Amino acid sequence: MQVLSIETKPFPDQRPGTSGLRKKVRVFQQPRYLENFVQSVFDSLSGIAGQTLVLGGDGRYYNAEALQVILRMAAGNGFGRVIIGRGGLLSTPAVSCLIRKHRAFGGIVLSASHNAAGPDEDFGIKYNIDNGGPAPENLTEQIHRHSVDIRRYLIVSHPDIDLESNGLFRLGGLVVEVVDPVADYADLMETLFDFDRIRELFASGRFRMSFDAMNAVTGPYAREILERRLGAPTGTVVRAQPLPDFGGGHPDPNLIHAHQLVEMMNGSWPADFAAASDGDGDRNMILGPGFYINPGDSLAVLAANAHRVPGYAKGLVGVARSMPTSAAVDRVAEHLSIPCYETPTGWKFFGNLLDAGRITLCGEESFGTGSNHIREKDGLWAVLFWLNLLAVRRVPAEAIVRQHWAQFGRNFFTRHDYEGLDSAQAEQMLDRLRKRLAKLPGEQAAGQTIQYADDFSYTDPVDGSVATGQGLRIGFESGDRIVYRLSGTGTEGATLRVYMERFVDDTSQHDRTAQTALAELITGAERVVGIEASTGRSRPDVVT
Ligand code: VG1
Ligand code: CO
Repeated sequence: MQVLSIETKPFPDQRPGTSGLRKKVRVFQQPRYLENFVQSVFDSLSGIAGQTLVLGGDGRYYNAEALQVILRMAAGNGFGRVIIGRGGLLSTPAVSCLIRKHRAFGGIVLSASHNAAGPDEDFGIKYNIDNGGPAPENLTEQIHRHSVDIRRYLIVSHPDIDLESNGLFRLGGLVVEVVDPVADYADLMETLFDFDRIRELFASGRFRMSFDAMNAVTGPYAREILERRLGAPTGTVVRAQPLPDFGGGHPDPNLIHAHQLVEMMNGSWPADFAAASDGDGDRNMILGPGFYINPGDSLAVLAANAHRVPGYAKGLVGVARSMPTSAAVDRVAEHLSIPCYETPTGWKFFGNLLDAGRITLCGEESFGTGSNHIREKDGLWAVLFWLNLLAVRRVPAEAIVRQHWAQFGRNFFTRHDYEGLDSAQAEQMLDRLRKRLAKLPGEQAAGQTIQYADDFSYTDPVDGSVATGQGLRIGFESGDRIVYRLSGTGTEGATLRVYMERFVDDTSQHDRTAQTALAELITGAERVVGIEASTGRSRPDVVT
């Protein structure tokens, strides 16, 4: 089959962000836009001839068209085999699992995660390397360099391949293998968790769970694992059907976007346990009746209880969290006498630590938790970890968290997001603060004294690579903290994220809500940069 070399011109805006390239669907639909980016990825890799690529997406609008283009380009660029999920579906953790299991060269995930989907919404594409994890910064920078220089892309001419049933197809020299998107991932989960104990919990008839797949990719995974393999009643998984527009919602598992689940859990007939996942299946939200578990607390609880779960019974070698994530897990690490690493935002920074065997568990405040079982955060994995703990400890999730606070103290935490800001205004606001940072220590803010103020940078302890400009931190003598950073996953204007944290040891204070306990810091955070004066916004759009 003849490989066509098609002439093209560069686009200036193809720099991957926190997690791949995310743009409006309309941007991706421009002629040559997708092709340019995919070719830039392939041109950044060496030795792809005859190699295996894993390919799949979260089922969102434009996935189907993009998958066919990528298959033809994989053939044009000399890959030997593409493993693709049936229906084009693969969750982000499943892609990571398949890359590792089949020793693939890498993988491509089509997703904009929790961003809304549809013709006027978002699309995204992300490359993962042979360890199953997101491309590290040096590779994403190389992809960007190729994208601004690109002159041609390579493709073959071939009709669309039928992805609706398992099977083998030939596309010139390329073998396309359509596989069950769920089986390998579900098998991996069985090796980590005590499925017998969890099955007993569901069989007892005294435990009711609700899992909200938010009409995104986790529906088929949750149905297979929770309802088929673990025997939870049919209907445990709600909104299980992946839809191209996610049913019109934002598949973001938080208190705002998963509000149906939250209302049910705060209503008169709550389930005993509830969870939700995001568009591509890597995030998780965990709820008990009338009780929300902050992701930073969830990570700390999993770390403190890991020895009760078969896959982690030997103990943890170390843990890591992204810088804005609460330091709750740091206290557990100290208690266990294991190292705790603080990385920039985004899963790509955990990869080296996991590969080097320095950490077992890691997580982010943005509803992401994971372990060394793959190289992505993993929504259902976190849910199964919690189910395993509930099955072993036989107390409600709330009791587990409250006991944890009683032992370790509570890290009150909140994140305030201001979305769709004017990019220039938002950047100028943070630039002004950046210039003042050096003078801030010793000054007063939020009714207390500032101890340090800096722009977070990270030196990877494994390969020495440095990431700068990862968020502005203001730390107080009390240990309280405010962090400001701009999102790297949005597609419209800028999103300001303000993270606030206070540690409280006194158990009698643990019943307060985070917004009350952090009120001073919230006001202080506004005063330090003047969010309203700079952006015209008097309150955040999303509070988690
Ligand atoms: C956000 C989160 C970050 C997460 C990233 C990708 O990035 O804050 O913790 O790793 O999304 O997650 P940002 O730059 O917008 O703050 V996902 O589930 O969207 O792939
Ligand atoms: Co996601």
